[in-house]
Amino acid sequence: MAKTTNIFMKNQATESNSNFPQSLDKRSSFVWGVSTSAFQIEGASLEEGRGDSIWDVFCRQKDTIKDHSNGDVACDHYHRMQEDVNLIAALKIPSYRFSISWPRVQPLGEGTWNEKGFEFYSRLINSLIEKGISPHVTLYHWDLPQSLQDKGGWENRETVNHFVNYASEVARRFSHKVASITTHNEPWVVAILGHESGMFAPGVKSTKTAMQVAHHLLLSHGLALKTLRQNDVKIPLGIVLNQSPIYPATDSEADRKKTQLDDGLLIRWYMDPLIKGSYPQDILTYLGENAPDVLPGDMQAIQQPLDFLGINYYTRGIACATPPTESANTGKEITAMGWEVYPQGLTDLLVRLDKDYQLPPIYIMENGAAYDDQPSGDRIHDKERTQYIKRHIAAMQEAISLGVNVRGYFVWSLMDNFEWAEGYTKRFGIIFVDYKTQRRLPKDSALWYRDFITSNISKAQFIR
Ligand code: IFM
Repeated sequence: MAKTTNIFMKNQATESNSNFPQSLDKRSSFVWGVSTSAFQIEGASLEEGRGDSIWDVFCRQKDTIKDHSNGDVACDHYHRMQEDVNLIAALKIPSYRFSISWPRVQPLGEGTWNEKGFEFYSRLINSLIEKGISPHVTLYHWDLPQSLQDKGGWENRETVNHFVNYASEVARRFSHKVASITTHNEPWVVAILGHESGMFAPGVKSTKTAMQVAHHLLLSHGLALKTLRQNDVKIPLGIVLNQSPIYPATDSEADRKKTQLDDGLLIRWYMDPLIKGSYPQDILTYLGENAPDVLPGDMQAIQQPLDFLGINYYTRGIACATPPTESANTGKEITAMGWEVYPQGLTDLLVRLDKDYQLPPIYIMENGAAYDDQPSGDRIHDKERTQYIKRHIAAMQEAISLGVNVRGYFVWSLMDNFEWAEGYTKRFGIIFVDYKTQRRLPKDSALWYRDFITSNISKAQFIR
């Protein structure tokens, strides 16, 4: 206990944040937070009535996960929830973004609700509120109930209706308590990594399926927002997209064309329908027969007013018409994921989105980096991660000073966790997790973030 107290003493080594413009704390309602997701931290995969998700099943397949691990225990957050909330509070982080595991609250994705599952989230939300931390809920962070996958998953239009029903039930129970609800986290990842490359659950490899899935995810988002508003849900509702600005590897015509294509598939395919109500024509043409089936009324349903748009930013993309594309990134500063550290990309992305779209308030819902952290006694000197976060906050601040309406920033992630196909080999947390003992240890980046937040907000201000 004494050690824990010590770790939370003001970090003398923390650099002053006076380099950062101080205007953020004068903006009303700027939100500072940390993010996690259910499958990555909860564990307790077989407990209290939880059903299998597509990730449980994917992990059981051969060679899908680098270290052959799974989410059965993960960070054991299901049993250590109070300790984790206490840690967020001790770090003085005002907002916490987490996701609800659909199969924990509705094991089959349709039909019966699992009260034990809802009780867990109720306890979590109440604990956060008791500690003065704003809960931000994500409905879908990739863990579809397997039972729905057995009926076609997101390729099956019926899943859209099941999602809307699930969203309504969560909102009915919790919307009076939480600060915001996000429908989907990173639909590009679900569609493309889950259904085109097959690197993620459910491991499908078909472009046609992937694009149909992307359409159904967007449709389910729009219909959920519409239904929640009809049900008088008053809190901010939105969606979170993973985005990277794409730069051409060279000035050649071919690389510039590839840039346009990659940009269309990653950014415009999601932004255009959400904000403008249509898919980008150049990408529809490119997809040809692989374009999704769209029914009359779908596009209007997708284009619901957004109370906020979440952006997850980690790195930029380089478009190169002739492979290998990776060569364009070599020699650059990279994280343990092999992703280039490129803070300028965040500024460029935000400014470009602001120029091309009528944006709602923006929240950076994820930003962070994996590094190979090594405990040194009771400390983890993760200087690179601290630098990464500082530089990206500065890049965000630059976009704000250029007029982009950014209202919040969340670090990915609160603690080391199950990094999908990478298993437990990549550590994104600002809190170290010893998976053998489940001991948590705040890294230097956590202490820096605490000190940065406390000196940037004179009084906590939340969107609720
Ligand atoms: O861990 C993931 C998270 O689940 C979604 N966004 C990216 C993170 C790092 O890869």
